[in-house]
Order: sequence, then C-alpha cells, then structure tokens
Amino acid sequence: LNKFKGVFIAMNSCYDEQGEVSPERAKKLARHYADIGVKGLYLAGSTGEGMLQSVEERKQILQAVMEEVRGELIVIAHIGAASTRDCVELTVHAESVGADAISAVPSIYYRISEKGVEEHWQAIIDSSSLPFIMYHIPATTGFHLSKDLLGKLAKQDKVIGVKITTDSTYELQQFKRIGGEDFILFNGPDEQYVAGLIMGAEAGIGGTYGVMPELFMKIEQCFAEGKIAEAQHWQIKVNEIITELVAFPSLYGASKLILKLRGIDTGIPRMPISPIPESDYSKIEALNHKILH
Ligand code: HMN
Repeated sequence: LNKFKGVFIAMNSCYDEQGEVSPERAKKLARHYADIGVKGLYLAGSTGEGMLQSVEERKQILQAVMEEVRGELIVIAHIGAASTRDCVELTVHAESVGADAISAVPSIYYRISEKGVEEHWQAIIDSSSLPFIMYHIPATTGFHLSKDLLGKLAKQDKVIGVKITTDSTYELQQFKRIGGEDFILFNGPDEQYVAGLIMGAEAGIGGTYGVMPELFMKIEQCFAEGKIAEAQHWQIKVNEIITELVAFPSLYGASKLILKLRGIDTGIPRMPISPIPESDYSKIEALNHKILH
C-alpha cells in the first residue's frame, strides 16, 4: 500500500483548440508531472472535469495517460458518474489499460439513500480486481458519508482508502480510526495538507497541486522528517497562492492558464466552468511569478 502514499496531482482537463479532449496534451501534462517526480495522478476528478466528459472521452484520456506514464506514476482513475452502468464500464476499461486504482464519488444528482450509495459503490468494486478509493466530497455531491458505511466498506480488502474533501480534520481522524492502520486517508482540501497529515492522512490528492507540485512535495518531506514548523511555513505560502487562485472566475481556468505560461497548453475549461477573461491575464502572470519565486 505504500505505493499510494504521497502527493497525487488531481490532473487538469486537456482539450484542443476546438474544445475536444486531447490525448496528446494529456500525455504532455502527465509527462511533466512524471519528470517532476510526484507519486501519482488522479484522473477525471473534479479538477479533471470528468463529470463534463462522455464515457468515451474519459476512456481516451485515461488510455493516453497510461501509455505515457504506466509503471512510472501511480494512476488513480476517477470513474464516478451518475449512472452505475457508466461507472462499471469505466472501471472495466481502467483495469484493461493498467490503472493502479479506481475511485468514485457517490452517484450524483439524484438523492440516493445510504443503501443506494452502498450498492452503487459495491457494483463498482465487484466489477474489477482494482483497489477502490471512496471519494467523500459532500459539498458537491450532497451525500454525507457516514462512519457506519465507511466502516462497512473498509472491511473489504479491495477498499484501500478514502479521499476526504471536507473542512473537518476531526472527521478525517475518525475515518482513519474506523478504517484502521492499513486504510489510507487521502487529504482533499489543499489548504489543509499539513493539518490532514498531522491527523492521519498519508497522502494528498489536490487540484492546486498541479501548478505547484514542488511545494506540496516539500510539505510532505518536511512532515516526514518531523519538521513541522517548516511544513507549516510552506503550507502558509501555498495558502496565499490558493487564496489568489480561487478568486478568479474559475480555479481550473486559472490553473490551466498558469500551465500555459509554462509551455503546457491544456485548452480552456469546458462550459459551464468559466474561462478566465483576458483582462485577468496580467494577474495570472503575476501569480505564476509568485509561485516560481
Ligand atoms: C479533484 O477531484 O479533482 C480534487 O482532488 C478535489 C480536491 O479536493 C479539490 N477540490 C475541488 O476542486 C472541489 C481541492 O484540491 C481544491 O481544489 C483545493 O483545495 C482548492 O480549494
């Protein structure tokens, strides 16, 4: 399970000039992170805009990324979708192209009961031999994962962890207590990486990691060496940057423009996620400079 401990980039979506998914651009972005030496990638999550892409498009991107970094980076494929059928299809595909693990939010849009979410996730788990990571992000799904359900699912060998995107490090610690020693907590809120590590997370998956992976790797390294004050110092720097990033019309649009300034074009976000207006470009340049210095 050590292969799942560390910094995982929630990779941004990659489109061409026409707005079609671009396997070539996804390869280039994945290569960039492999060269930096992060632990792995989280594909088609919130940051990857998986929910705005068709099943076919998601398969194309995953396949391209696997071709580029298989064996080099640990790739977690987010296969969550509203329909259980789509999730199962994406899972079977993820296994066929060699993804290291799958992860899913509860089904979205419909109000699903706890039993319904359990059955949804179980169908996904049963459809492959891949490790499964629950994705708890109640602010966007409206579903609050209970300790009971977490405990029940965590008993299965294939269920290796949970990605928790809530403000509560208490909840994170409780999930860790219930999941047990071998159960991995993936910290979701990038603003709380140090706090999450201190309370039991052993990995992080984040959307802002993509524009500053080195800073998150520094936090991780300082924490591992017991240099908590230094870890906190880097977290504070990271948080200043996140505060600016999230003030743009869209975080993803801003991140994509920063990547573009560094020579990696991933296109603009898909509607309804707002692109960044040209009037903001100078602010983006200043922020890029701040991250790099
Ligand atoms: C993903 O699924 O793409 C992200 O890993 C989810 C992650 O928890 C992010 N949350 C959202 O985008 C809603 C955070 O990295 C978030 O972007 C960051 O903490 C800035 O607020």
